[in-house]
Amino acid sequence: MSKNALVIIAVVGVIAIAGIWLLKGSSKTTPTPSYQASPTSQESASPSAQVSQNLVRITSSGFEPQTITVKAGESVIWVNENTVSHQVNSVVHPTHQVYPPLNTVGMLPAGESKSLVFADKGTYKYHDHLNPSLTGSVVVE
Ligand SMILES: [Cu+2]
Repeated sequence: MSKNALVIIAVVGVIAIAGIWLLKGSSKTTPTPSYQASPTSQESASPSAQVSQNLVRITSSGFEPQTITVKAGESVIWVNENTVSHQVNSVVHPTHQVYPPLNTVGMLPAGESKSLVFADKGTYKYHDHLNPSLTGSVVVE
């Protein structure tokens, strides 16, 4: 009787240990790091994809695209990809009074970026105050 009890305990013990190892093994294999990393990288990729939608690049040749069309409530981000500073200001040079919020974008040193939310429909013209011949406009629909 005591022998049988020992056998039962031993069998139960082996099953329990095997079960624990199986659980440990499965929990180790299921959440592969690559699977966990991909949702977070997708999450960080989607906002940047949204940003790149309304992205105005500033190069030595000016604003690209020169006219960008966005929906009301969206933001436009200006990225200075040039090696010198550019300064985004509202028309009309040099007083910049037509749409003052554009002046909050202002000075962009090389490599810097800044965004502005456009809440209301309209056409907003701006220029590079440091190179006033470089112009652009934001059309908000
Ligand atoms: Cu100006």
